[in-house]
Amino acid sequence: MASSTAPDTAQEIDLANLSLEELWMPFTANRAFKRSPRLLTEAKGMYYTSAEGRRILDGTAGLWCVNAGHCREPIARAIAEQAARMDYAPGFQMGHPLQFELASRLTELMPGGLDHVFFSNSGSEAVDSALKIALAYWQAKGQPSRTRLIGRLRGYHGVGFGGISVGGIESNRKAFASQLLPNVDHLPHTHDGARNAFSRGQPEHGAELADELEQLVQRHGASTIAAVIIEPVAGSTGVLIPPKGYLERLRAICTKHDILLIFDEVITGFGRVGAPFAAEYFGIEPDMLTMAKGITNASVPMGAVAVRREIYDTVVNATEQGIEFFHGYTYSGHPLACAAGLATLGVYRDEGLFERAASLAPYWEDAVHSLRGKPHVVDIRNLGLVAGIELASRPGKPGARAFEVFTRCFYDENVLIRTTGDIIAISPPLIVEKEQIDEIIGAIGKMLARVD
Ligand code: PXG
Repeated sequence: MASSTAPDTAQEIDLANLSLEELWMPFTANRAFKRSPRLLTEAKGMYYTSAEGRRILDGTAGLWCVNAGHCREPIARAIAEQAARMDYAPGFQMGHPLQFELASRLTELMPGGLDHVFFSNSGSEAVDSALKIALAYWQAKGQPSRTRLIGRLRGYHGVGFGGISVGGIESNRKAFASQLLPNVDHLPHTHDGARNAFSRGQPEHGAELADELEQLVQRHGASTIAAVIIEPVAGSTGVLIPPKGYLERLRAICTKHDILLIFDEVITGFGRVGAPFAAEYFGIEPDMLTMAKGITNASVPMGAVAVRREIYDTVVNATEQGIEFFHGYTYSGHPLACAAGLATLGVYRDEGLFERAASLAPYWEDAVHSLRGKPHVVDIRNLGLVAGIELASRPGKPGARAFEVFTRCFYDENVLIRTTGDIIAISPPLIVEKEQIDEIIGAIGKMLARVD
C-alpha cells in the first residue's frame, strides 16, 4: 500500500529511488531494460527530455502517433478544460455532444462514403470492432455464411485475439496459436527485396500478389468470406509500401465478390503518407477504415472505425427495437479523448500538417536514400514521412545489429529511432524541419558506420 508520503505526481517522483521491478512492460525486453533503463520525462515539439536531462530528437513521433509534435498547447488546454468541465459521461444509452461533433468532423476527412464512426480506445480495439462489424453486417444482410476473415502475412493489427488472428506476425501469434480465431486466411505479403530493393515510393513489381485473393475465393467460395483486412502500407513489420496497382487489384476483386475491404490506417492515417489517409493518397475507397494514434495526437488513448452508411444502416435497421449491435467500451467516445481529438484536428487543419508532410516528402525521400551504400544497408523504402531502412542481420542474431544502432543513436546522438527485427523505421512528427531530417539521417549514417 502507498505510504502517505508516496509521490502522486510526476514532479514528486524521486528518479534515483524509482523501483522498476513491479511494472511488467509491454513489448519490451524487461530484464535488459531494467538493467539499463531508457526513461523519458518531458516532451515538447520535436524533442523529448531523457531522465538524465538530455534533449532527444524524436525521429518516430513516439510510436508513430504524435503527428503534430509533443505537448501542443491547444490540445493540452482542451484536455485540461474538459477534465474540469465533465470528466466522464456514460456512453451506453447516454451521450455527450463532443463525441457526435468529433464523429462528424472525422467523416469530413474520410474517403468517400465512410460516413459513420464507432469509437474505441486503441488500434487493437478498433480492429476487433471492425471485424465484429463485418460479421454483424453479413448476418443482418441475410448472408450469415460470410464469416471468413482474410488478413495478410506481415500484417499488424494490434494484439486482441481478432487482431493477432488476422495479423501475420509469427512471434505475436505462436504462444496463442491454439486459441486464435477459426476460418482465417492470409494473403502473401508484398515485400520483394529481390525485385524492388531501394524503390522510391511505390515499387514496380508485385501487383499480381493481389490475385491470391481470387485463389482464396476459388477455394472457399465468396459466399463464405466476410472481409479482407490490410494495412495499405504495412508499418510495424518494416514499412512495406504497396506495389503499383496492387491495392487497385485487391479493391476490384473485393468488389467483384462482395467482400468487405478494411484498411487498417492506425499508422497511415492523419497525414503520415502526405494525405489525410492512405486511402485518399492511393485513390482507393475501402468499406471500413480503422484509426487510432494520430486521432488525438496520442495525447489521450483513442481509436475508431469508420464505415459506409450502408453498413451502419444494414446493422441498425435489422433490429426492430432496442440495442442493434452488442459491442462497445466503457470509454468509447471518452470526453477527454474527444476534446483532444477535436483540438488535434484543429491543429492539423490550422497548420496544414498533412500538406506539409506531402511537401516535405521529396526531401525526406532524398535524405533516407542517401543512406544507400552505407555499411549493412540492403534496402530502403519510403513514402510520405515514413521510411524503413533494412540492414543485413548478424549471422545467428536477427535484430541485434539494428538494435545496436537504436541504442547508439539514443545515447551517442540523442536521436530516437525505432527498429523491428533488422529494419530501422523512422516516422517523425509532421512538424519536422529539414535540418532535423538531416540530423536524424546523419545520426543513423554515423552509427551504421560504427556498428559491426
Ligand atoms: N493496427 C495497426 C496498423 C497498428 O500499427 C495497431 C493496429 C494496434 O494499435 P494499438 O493502439 O492497440 O497499439 C497498430 C499499432 C511499432 C509499433 O513500432 C506499432 C504499433 C504499436 C506499437 C509499436 O511497430 N502499431
